[in-house]
Amino acid sequence: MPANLTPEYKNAEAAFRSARDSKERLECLREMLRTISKHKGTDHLQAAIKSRIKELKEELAGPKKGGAQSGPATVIRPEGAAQIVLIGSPNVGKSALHARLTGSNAPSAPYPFTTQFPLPGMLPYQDIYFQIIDLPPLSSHHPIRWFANALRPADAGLLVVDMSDPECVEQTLSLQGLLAEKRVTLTERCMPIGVAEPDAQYESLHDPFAVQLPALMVVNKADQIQNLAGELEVFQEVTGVRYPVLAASACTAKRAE
Ligand SMILES: Nc1nc2c(ncn2[C@@H]2O[C@H](COP(=O)(O)OP(=O)(O)OP(=O)(O)O)[C@@H](O)[C@H]2O)c(=O)[nH]1
Ligand SMILES: [Mg+2]
Repeated sequence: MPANLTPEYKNAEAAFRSARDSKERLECLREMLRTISKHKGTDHLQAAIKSRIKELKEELAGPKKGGAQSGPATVIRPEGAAQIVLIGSPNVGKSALHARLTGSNAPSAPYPFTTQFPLPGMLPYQDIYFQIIDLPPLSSHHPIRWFANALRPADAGLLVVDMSDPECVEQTLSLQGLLAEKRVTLTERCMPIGVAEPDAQYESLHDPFAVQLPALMVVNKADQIQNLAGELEVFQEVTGVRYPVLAASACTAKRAE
């Protein structure tokens, strides 16, 4: 049965997607629950919203024993023409690229798990600015509860891969699995920014807690790869990854002025 979601519900859901913190997200979820059409076709969605409300209420109530729950923001409010997130396994050079592209002082180091929290920066291009967000790595060794929420306001993703690392195929397959667990899909399909999915598709595929981001793959550390075209062909063959590809080097490239 179609969900027949009302414009009020869709507005509440759009606000949820760009909400910056847990408190704001909780308010949006309550508004989603208030405005959703109540019938059999939305039973599943209503249950999912209620369960998110419960989770967030528990999170906001804080840990059972003492200890304040504050820290750096995990969701960055979008600014500029589009928000673009850097996604990748540990140590692939996300922060080095961020520093090059935006002039940020994102800490970059020759060991994994340097980045702990999202860091915004602005990349100027002609007369517009893109907001680029550096993120912690995605890894099964160090799960991050808020990762999918951090991606929610983004318009697009850059999947950063270090093809000079012999483990890059396994890393990428594992990363895809972790993204799938978090209901995050990186897609080659690119909708113009601000253009919504057609309604029919919106309703049939509807999952407000899923995140779908158009993505480009950035093959970083290109300065360390001898036969880039050959390596890329094998990588694509084995992983099935087919995003548009850009080769880059955060070490040799000049920062965009
Ligand atoms: N040769 C070369 N080294 C690079 C390049 N980009 C980054 N590195 C090095 O790779 C290492 C990891 O870089 P980071 O920027 O910390 O990588 P990261 O993906 O942010 O790492 P995490 O925050 O741990 O996920 C550092 O020693 C960088 O100097 C590049 O394009 N070429
Ligand atoms: Mg980093």
